[in-house]
Amino acid sequence: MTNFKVGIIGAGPSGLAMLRAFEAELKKGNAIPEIKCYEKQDNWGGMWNYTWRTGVGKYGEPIHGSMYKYLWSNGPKECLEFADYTFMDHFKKPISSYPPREVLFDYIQGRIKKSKARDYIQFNTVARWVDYLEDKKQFRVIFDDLKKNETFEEYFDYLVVGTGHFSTPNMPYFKGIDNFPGAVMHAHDFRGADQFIDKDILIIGSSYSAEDIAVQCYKHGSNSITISYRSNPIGAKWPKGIEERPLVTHFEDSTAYFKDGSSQKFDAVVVCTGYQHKFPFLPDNLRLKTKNCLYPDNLYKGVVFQENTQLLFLGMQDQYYTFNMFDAQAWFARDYMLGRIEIPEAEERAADIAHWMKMEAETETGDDHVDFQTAYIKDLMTYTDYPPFDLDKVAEMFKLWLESKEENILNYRDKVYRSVMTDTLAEEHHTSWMEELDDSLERFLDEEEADEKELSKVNYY
Ligand code: FAD
Ligand code: NA7
Repeated sequence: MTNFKVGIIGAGPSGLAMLRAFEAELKKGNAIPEIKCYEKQDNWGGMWNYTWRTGVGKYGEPIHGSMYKYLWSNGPKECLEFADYTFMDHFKKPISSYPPREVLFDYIQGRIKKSKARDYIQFNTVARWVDYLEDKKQFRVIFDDLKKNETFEEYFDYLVVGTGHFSTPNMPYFKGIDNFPGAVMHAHDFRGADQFIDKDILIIGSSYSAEDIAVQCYKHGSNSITISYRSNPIGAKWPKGIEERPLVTHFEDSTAYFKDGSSQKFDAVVVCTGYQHKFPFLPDNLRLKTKNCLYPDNLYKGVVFQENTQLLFLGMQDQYYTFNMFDAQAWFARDYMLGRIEIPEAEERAADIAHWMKMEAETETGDDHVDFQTAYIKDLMTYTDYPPFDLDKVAEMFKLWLESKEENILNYRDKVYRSVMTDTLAEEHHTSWMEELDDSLERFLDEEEADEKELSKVNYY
């Protein structure tokens, strides 16, 4: 049955995966439902659509973007590669394993530009509120067209939420921070390390943002970087100039005091304490309530909302896998909406969710997390015709990536990996990551520089 209507909120990689899944169906000559996607920014790409802005945008909406200048992929591109549009399809030549943001944005767009996906998207449009109408068995969604400053409503049989979850800061309070004289910002508002050259920086948190922002500040010339952890240190072999300390207890003017009794003066504080899953457009009974984890509660197969199975969420997990996981979810969502996948009754769904959550609770190491997410994607892919690929090999790459960061946090991005989609070995980038201060697409693809690279330095897995 295809005479129904699907609403998609967000045109980031998850929302775009949903459009792509339906487009793939069209290409096979099959009918698809009426689909419409709404994106609050003026372009697609979600996080990858960089903005220099912080705070609110030109229409007064909270800025979605958390990415910054000089951001390079923090995992090998071979681990996120689309199975139906490879890096070779896009760039026509091998490129290195850790591209900068603009290059990955170009890759995401390459796939979607080949389709009519843009026709389905209404930009500058924010979802404000959702009601489920029991009598109609439909969602009523209220949107604001930001450009026209007009409110309107639409009705959908299925609603797909792909609004991301790395946008609304989790911002704890530390006693005395109110009087800290320098800059205090959450990672969400960090737009590049330039302003911290020669400065002493305090970073709070010990996960991906803390690690990358610390290394960015080091690379771009901060005087010193101190990372303050709550539970566990990152534990990399830090170079002189970066150190880890237990959690800040309080501040007195520009001095931070730590749990181990030490203290130091700082010029700026970057709070890297993660993000909240925030859905201001969803009422309580439709809202996904979770912390950042690999298997959020109340999502059957990580996608279908337990309390209302016409409501689907994409990309709500913590992410080792990204683009190809969103695809696996979108293909599942599509086939479910098309009636090809029958889902069990509530009790059985709850048991399935509980099973996965228990498995996640039993994970301990980074390698365990990788294995868990690999198993999750494998399970999803058994339901659909998303092109199969060797997930065990991708898991191996993730583990080598974790190991390489432990070995050398400054040069892990110089390593190259082999695509499981095309068997192509990545090219070594013409300049080592620590020396490379230009993250533009032009510079990245610069053939002359590439030809001059010293082959003897190739360092691959
Ligand atoms: P998003 O990319 O966040 O997109 C969500 C979209 O929904 C946005 O366009 C937003 O404007 C829109 N939206 C939100 N609310 C509304 C609303 N109410 N109405 C309409 N539209 C709305 N992943 C990697 O694979 N490699 C990396 O190196 C990497 N680095 C990262 C670095 C940072 C700093 C961050 C924050 C994330 C990083 N990620 C990385 C993860 C990244 O989030 C995913 O790659 C991907 O962007 C998630 O896609 P998404 O579509 O689920 O969410
Ligand atoms: P994460 O991965 O969710 O990590 C959040 C970090 O913040 C983690 O180290 C937490 O420590 C720490 N945290 C959370 N609350 C506090 C408080 N109150 N005090 C001190 N420390 C705290 O978020 P990231 O921003 O690093 O990464 C998210 C995405 O952005 C990721 O996909 C990247 O690719 C980019 P804990 O271990 O819980 O004690």
